[in-house]
Amino acid sequence: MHYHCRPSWMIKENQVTDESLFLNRRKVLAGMGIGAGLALTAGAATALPAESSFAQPVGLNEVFGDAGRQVTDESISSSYNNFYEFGSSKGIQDEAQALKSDPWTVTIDGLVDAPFEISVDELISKIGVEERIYRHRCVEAWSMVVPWVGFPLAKLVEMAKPLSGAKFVRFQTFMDPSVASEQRASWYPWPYVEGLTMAEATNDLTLMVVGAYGKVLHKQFGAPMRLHTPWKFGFKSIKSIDRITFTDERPVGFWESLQDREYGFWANVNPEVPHPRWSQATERPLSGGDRIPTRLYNGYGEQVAGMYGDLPTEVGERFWR
Ligand SMILES: Nc1nc2c(c(=O)[nH]1)N[C@H]1C(S)=C(S)[C@@H](COP(=O)(O)O)O[C@H]1N2
Ligand SMILES: [Mo]
Repeated sequence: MHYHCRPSWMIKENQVTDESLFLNRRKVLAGMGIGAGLALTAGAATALPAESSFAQPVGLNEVFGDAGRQVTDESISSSYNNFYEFGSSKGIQDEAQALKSDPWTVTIDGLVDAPFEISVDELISKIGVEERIYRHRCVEAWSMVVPWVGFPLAKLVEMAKPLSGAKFVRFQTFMDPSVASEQRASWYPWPYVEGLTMAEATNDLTLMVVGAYGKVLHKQFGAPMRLHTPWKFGFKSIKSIDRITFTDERPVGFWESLQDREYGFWANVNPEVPHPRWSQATERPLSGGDRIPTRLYNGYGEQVAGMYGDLPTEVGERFWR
């Protein structure tokens, strides 16, 4: 499939020399049923950054439902972010624009048949993308619903040809202190790392995200490629991944290495296991309104509970350490 990944703000129509790119972009706009002028005006009016679309309309995969809740407005979810590389406040969207997310290459290595590098564009064109509406629950007890665009991580795992000794997948975020100001702060264990078991990585729900709201991923969402594991607390959903390593050792995540009593490896959402400093029983939807009850596995037990049957059953164990 064709994939148009260059943010439209980089393409002044009069600067476009590449014919195929130009045609491709026109097709995108035509497919969306809007004219270029209108699209650009709409982008400016909502003050959202980097509007660019997938060349083909992205179909919703209805198997994963509609989240049962109102989708969080893009203007809200894209201006309330956790991306500590760019600062510890929620308002890092301007700082995150410094990220150079195109082109972007990911290294696949560790316990695999043969290590390789692949661009995000190539992954997208080889695997294809779909839309999935997922709930997201941050460990800080706010939540949102986002229509992500991505592909099953299982497809990438298949492509990587892991060896039988591979038990975990370790993900790593880019490291570039010249772009990400907080990476100059030595008290944090940069780069950001997260990990999943092989079963988790190949679960149907586990999504490699390359877009949201029908568009190529905004930088503050973790462009050009981030993970989404909707049954786990948000910190597992690592952003701007540039290395994926298959390993026989359980990876130690960024937050886990800072404070393992609060941010454990499993991090499965459970309203009955409080964070050491606050309750996890309810959550605050970013879209406003009253707090709502938090659900076991964030409501995705049907898809994921089977993976945890033989873990320690003591309350807390399977959710934290
Ligand atoms: N590299 C990186 N990935 C990250 C984070 C981060 O600070 N750096 N924050 C995590 C946390 S705590 C959450 S809740 C989600 C937030 O995703 P969002 O900003 O798209 O809502 O990203 C996760 N992935
Ligand atoms: Mo989070």
